[in-house]
Amino acid sequence: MSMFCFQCQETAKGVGCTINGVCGKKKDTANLQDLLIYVAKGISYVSIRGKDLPEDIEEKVNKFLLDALFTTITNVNFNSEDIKDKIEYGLKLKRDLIKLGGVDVASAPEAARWDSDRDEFDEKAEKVGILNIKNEDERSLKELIVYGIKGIAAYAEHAYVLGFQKREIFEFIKNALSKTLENLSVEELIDLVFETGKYSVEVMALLDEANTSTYGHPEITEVNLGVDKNPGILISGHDLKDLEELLEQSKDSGVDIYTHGEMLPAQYYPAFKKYSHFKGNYGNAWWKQNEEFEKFNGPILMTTNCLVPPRDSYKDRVYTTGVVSFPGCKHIPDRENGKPKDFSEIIEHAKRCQPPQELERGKIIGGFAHNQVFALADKIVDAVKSGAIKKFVVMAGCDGRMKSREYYTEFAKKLPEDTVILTAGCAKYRYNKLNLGDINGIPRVLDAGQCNDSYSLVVVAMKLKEIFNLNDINELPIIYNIAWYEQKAVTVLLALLYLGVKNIHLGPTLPAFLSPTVLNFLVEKFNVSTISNVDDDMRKFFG
Ligand code: SF4
Ligand code: SF3
Repeated sequence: MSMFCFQCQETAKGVGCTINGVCGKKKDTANLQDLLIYVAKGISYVSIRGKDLPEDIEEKVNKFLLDALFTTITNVNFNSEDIKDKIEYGLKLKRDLIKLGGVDVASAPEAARWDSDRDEFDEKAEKVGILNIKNEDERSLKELIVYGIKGIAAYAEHAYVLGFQKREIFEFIKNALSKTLENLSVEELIDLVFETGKYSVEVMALLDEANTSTYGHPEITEVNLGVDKNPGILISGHDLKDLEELLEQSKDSGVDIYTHGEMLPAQYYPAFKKYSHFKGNYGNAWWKQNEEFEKFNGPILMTTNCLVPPRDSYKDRVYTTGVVSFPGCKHIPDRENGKPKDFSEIIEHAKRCQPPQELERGKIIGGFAHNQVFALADKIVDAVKSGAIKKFVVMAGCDGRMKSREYYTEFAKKLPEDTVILTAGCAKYRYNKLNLGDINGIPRVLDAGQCNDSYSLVVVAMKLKEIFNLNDINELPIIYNIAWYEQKAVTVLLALLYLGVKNIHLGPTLPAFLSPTVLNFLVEKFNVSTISNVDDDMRKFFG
């Protein structure tokens, strides 16, 4: 076996990618990502055992951990050389930590002691994969924790660039990563899974605060799906700070800006509405990008996941930034000394391109994060009390390319007309253009935003529990039918479990990294299950 990765929903045969990734990740890159995680664990181990570190070093460690973890999320970074740079940097940082902290690593786990030159990385990378953990339950729980932490790191990074951070979140990341190097009992690991859930909630709350205090509260917005006559730049991924700087730098250039995939919810923030060249959303979820990027004609900026290996026909128009990297694609460097990123090259590139080819026309509506939903609370409560709304169905999460995901479109179409879908994340593209109508003026699809805005759905659920004077969140008329794909969805799932949400349906398949024992635990404690077919599930949910 030359690699082993089972972190996402599309893993080969529902078991694990062993030759190359279904996502397009090559085996060398996959192994180097394992090595980067190994280095992150070693750094965590060392950093919590040494003397207190100077603030600037602490900051470097925190930043490195966010970067390393985010880099290994599915569809973020396909560039072996870039990952080697990060490993090299991490090893240097570890050396400094050992010295500065006075840490004795003689009897430490190998990940804390390991040091090497770049030309040995490939060889080492083949030896540090997760199959080294022989016990499948230990492997399953440790990976569940690490994947949750990857999502936490991604959300913490988005908050960090907006100037928001929490010491406890960094402490947790380091402690938890370090613990994965120890021999822990199943009970101890389960406790750590719940702690991961706790910090998943914390980080989503932090990011919510960062986003809303920087850009305002999302509000009801009609988003244009058509195109204009100017050349455009398509921006995708989750990073709102990148969007802000791109909008500002391109405002008088004659180039229009369109969102793609998970950037769609940026349209709901008041701060971006002042830009008249911010035209609308182009296309659908990430996995359709081969076809849609081709037709866009202009350059594309990938700020985070999900990047699909680009076709040669448009590869020269794909720019990466932040943690995203793909061999041969131009990379826009990070901010330095508090200055914005420099997007002049991509703006100049756009000026030489044809305007985007129209994919569709019309509008969709979104912007139902917690603040906006609270503004509509009376209306919603009345509709529930009068029986006009019988149930809410949380259909948040990720989209993906598997045919089995057509289930979600069918499911949305067949839902009784007195149900409202609550969504967040790119899962919404399976049904957000269906025109499902409204109930007393409340749209039947309420989109809160990106996957991290699943937090908004939790806040709304908590509020409804309070309004209806219930003891338990599970007494609410809410069905959870969540679609997952990558590791941020694991973070969202752990957050929901931590909050005590039961009866979650997870699809289109259950994670391959859940061993039978771990799955059994989740079934017994939380009644987690997967989906079946639409008709059977309709009967199950609605009788
Ligand atoms: Fe396979 Fe998913 Fe890992 Fe890619 S991220 S190698 S598709 S399991
Ligand atoms: Fe989608 Fe990749 Fe997860 Fe943020 S863009 S939800 S899959």
